[in-house]
Amino acid sequence: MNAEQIKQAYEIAKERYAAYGIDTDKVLDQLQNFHLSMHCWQADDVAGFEPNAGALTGGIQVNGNYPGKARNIDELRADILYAMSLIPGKHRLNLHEIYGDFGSTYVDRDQVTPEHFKSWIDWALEHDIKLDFNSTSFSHPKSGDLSLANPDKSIRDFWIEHSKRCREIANVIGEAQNDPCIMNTWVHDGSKDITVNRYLYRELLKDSLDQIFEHRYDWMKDCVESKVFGIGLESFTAGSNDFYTAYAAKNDMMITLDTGHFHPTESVADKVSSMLLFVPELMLHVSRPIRWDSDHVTIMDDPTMDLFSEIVRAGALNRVHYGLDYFDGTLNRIGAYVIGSRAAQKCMCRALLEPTESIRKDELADKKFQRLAMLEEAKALPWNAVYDMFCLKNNVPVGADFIGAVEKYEADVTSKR
Ligand code: RNT
Ligand code: ZN
Repeated sequence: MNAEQIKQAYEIAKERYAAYGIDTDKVLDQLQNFHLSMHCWQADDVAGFEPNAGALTGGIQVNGNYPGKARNIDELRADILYAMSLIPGKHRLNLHEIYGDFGSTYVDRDQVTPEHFKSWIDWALEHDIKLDFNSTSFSHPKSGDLSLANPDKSIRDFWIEHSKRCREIANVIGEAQNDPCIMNTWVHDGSKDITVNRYLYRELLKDSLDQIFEHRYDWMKDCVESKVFGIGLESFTAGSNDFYTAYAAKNDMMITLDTGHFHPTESVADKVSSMLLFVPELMLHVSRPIRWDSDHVTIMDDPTMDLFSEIVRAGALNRVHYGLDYFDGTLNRIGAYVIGSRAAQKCMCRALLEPTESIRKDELADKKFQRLAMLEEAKALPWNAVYDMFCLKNNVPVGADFIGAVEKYEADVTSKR
């Protein structure tokens, strides 16, 4: 499609939406202000830059050996920038502690300092990218099955120290970028088989978290992420959904909803309105679970659509931070970034274009047929013309044109690694 056709299609869409009271120009502005937090770890299969990096542990797994993954900090940065150049709008980058600029020196997790993230801060400022952050409890000799909930005080203290340092780093990042850095705490702590110590582990986890979050910072915001189970930790997860929901509500903290961390038939979308009544904000890890937390590339599927619709319907657009969290090593990794990011944007685009007000009126008037009919009709309204226009306005490839751009980068760059 050429620019003229995209504009024509947009004008027609604009009229159709106007008939339902929706202003598509306003939706374009809202999309412009919709910032994803792109996870840095799709680029290199969650390896990071610790010089002695070993296997990925902590109940998570990457499959696939597609050639060309980023092998060092420069390659990862180049890949992220290229992916960003194919995604309309301005997006954040979500770092994990193991992606520090450690050079060839091994810095243990309880020794990490803001200094190790200085080059990231400079790079991000140079490219006008805001950063978010995560502590890393996996892939380390002290990870084991239990970190913050470990009955061994010395192990617990090690991870408490790590987490405190990560919060300090996040605060330094936030201050440098003049915008709070969102720091996520996820630990894998659990048990493969039946345990008789659930209470003890959760009591220890709570105590460790209380120590970690003792100090309040101005330039970072904390969020806590639950999980249903990890691989090799199937029988028990210390940081379950109930545990963290209660913890966050009690401490007025943010909750991270990873869409892969719930029972397959549980609706993550339905959690939004419940949780936002008790916690200030939400962080998302938008993923795609296939039977388990398989971290497939995000697509425009019903669960993601429902989740974004619920956020918009709750009027909570600005109370949510939109992180992505998937890692698939079986396909072009840059392409994976672009597909997942654009899918999230398309879901948001459609959610923003819903004629919610009139459907609400129907619902309140007990017009059940009309409500369902409009929800069905809304699916087929020309939302894609609005998204295409958004791409055009942002000077990024429209529609499938990004496929060729990803292929070109593969031919020129990643295939030569
Ligand atoms: C793991 C959690 C966690 C990680 C990242 C790498 O199940 O989803 O968020 O995926 O921190
Ligand atoms: Zn996650």
